[in-house]
Amino acid sequence: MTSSSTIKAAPTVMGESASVSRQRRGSVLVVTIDHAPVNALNAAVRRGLIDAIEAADTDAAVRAVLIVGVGRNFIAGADIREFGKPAVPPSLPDVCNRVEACAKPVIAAIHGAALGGGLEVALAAHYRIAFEGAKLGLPEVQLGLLPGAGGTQRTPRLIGAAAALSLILSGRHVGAQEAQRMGLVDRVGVSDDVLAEALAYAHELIATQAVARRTKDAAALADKAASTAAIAAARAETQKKSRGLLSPMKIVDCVEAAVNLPFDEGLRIERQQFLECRESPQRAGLVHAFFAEREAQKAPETRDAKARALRSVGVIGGGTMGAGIAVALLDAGLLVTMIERDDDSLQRGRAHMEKVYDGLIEKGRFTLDAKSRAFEHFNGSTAYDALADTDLVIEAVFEDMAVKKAVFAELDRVCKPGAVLATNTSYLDIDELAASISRPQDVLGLHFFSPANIMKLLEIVVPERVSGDVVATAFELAKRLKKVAVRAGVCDGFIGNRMLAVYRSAADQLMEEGASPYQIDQAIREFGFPMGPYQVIDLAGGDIGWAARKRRAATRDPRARYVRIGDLLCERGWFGQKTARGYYRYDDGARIGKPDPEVEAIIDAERARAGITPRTFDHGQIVRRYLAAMINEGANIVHEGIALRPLDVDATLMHGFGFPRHRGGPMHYADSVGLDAVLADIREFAKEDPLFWRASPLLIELVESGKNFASLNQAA
Ligand code: 3H9
Repeated sequence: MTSSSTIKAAPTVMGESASVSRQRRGSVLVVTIDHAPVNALNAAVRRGLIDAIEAADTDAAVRAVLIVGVGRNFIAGADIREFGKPAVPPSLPDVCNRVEACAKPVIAAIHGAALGGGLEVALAAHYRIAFEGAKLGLPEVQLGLLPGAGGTQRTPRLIGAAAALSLILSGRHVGAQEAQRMGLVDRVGVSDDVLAEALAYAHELIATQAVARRTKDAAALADKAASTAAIAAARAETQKKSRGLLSPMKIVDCVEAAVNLPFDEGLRIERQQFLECRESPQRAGLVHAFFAEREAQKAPETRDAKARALRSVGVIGGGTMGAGIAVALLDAGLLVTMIERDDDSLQRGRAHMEKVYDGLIEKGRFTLDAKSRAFEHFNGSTAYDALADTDLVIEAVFEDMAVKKAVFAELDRVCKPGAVLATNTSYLDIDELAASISRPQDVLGLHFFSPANIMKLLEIVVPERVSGDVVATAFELAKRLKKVAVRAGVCDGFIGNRMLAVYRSAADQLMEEGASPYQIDQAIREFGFPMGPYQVIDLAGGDIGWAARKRRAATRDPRARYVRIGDLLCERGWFGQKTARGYYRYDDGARIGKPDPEVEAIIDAERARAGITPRTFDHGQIVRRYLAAMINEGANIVHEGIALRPLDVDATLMHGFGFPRHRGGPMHYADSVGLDAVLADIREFAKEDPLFWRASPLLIELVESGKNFASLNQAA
């Protein structure tokens, strides 16, 4: 049995719903769920399941019921697309209760995903067999929800409070073996033929006169003291880890109800808490995030195109970025050849990679053994000819057009026809680069974010002349690297860095006008970003932005406001953590900075020089300006077609820039506060600085037509 095992559809008989069919196999009623793509529990499936159980209970010839899913999964959970729409009966809790109440043993045969409501259906069944490759879990927390079909009540009764809390609060998936060890399933199936082995299990249960054994009566909560201690520990940890999130604490409350209250009362509490979560903006944000990252993978260029073969990848340049990319590629099982200009540089490149692996080993996320195995697929060379057979090459050399053109000329010379040639540039004109060689159709941008082996975002930058199968290959690579790919058009900074430049300017202006960098950071953290903008600058190194500002100085609009504070710190050599000083002080190697009165004095002096009388801002005002700048630039980026849809902007900011997922990205957030309110803010700010706060034509158009960004996601 492998993870790719599938179950074929059963023939549909009159009277059944199209998505749930019933078939008698001896004395077993096989109930087959067939609702592509992942057997989500929509209204028709829920109805079909109840009808099937009713049928089993009234048919004397049926002695057991077997529930299976068609295709690659058992059931992926509730149908997420139904949230936010009027509820259609029967509810999933009613379905689970009806399954559990069945007088005849009900067996769930789990292959592929049994997630959320899918696992809840399995838990309501009386026996469970899981096959290799199965993924069991209660990931509702990741959607701002809690298991709302009895999951918070049945799981602890079956596997104990501590294990249930860990499963539900993390949302993690467990495989068949682990599920059996935890007591979540009774048996692990070993055969490739899921249906045959599950049927044999059902017949075995009939032969041994197994009863309808109900999870609500299971006894894993018998040790009250242990359960109470688990609740207290989970509550303390959740308070620390899940600040600002609604559903995690409600999960703890529900499991506590399971420990202390009768089953039916616990179910009532769970329902009430579930409905509160379902109606919350956090659920809307997280569900939007789920669909946005999937939709972002669908670029128009790939619709009729097939990815080219992809086994070996060349990386040009062994700096921090090149080394991180090489590690990411090795992790995905690809063969990697790194090119550097001389042996010393090659050694340094390899040393960078070793450092990345050693960091992972130190954190317990990698082993020495795995590291040496990874290097078996690595090869370094100082000659471009080593790339003659390579399927794809990623250039990660110095950000300079002349340097990159020289690299591409070499690639044009040595690479085989059909090799994909990618640049990791952050802002250079890829159309120009592509036009400089004889095969522009093979050239595109693969913009990784540092550290490249960790950060989820990959911007796939699509120049004008690239062919569809090259774009498809880039998306295929992203999939293998387990990255969230977003299609971007060519412009300075693409989607993410272009927005970053603008909202950082907004933060700098706030700072010059009276807010301290520490207050700005705090306000932005309270909004949900893991770090504020000045902490990020200190972590990445202030010198990077400084170099970019110097580069842009010649082309900057002379009328545009320019805040010099960052430059003044850099002139002193205060680049952040690596120099122990930046916006914060990092005394004695501290990783968390302390506010620096000298920085505040520099800011004060700069305000005086610019003739600014400092004002006070509260955190709400800071967030509004920061977000308005971000949203406005996001709208420009969509308007210009650099991002295909607002959701591509959302996916970029969430996966590359720490935008809080439960707020769904800046464009979704803008919809949630109302585009008219955002536009009113921008117009208000424009009274002081009309050049910076120029409302995006798209934002104005949407407000005037009474539409929102979501309408553009649907239309695309
Ligand atoms: C819940 O169950 C609440 C209950 O406790 C209580 C209720 C009262 N619904 O990911 P993929 C779509 S909350 C609707 O690319 P994979 C997905 O959008 C739910 N649609 O495939 C995509 O559509 P498209 C708890 C869904 O093989 C297509 O299926 N469950 C759902 O890489 C393929 O998806 C979860 O959170 C859904 N539930 O991964 C599980 N799930 O083709 C969420 C998927 O139009 N799902 N779609 O782009 C997953 O984790 C993965 O989809 C799964 C398959 C592992 C199942």
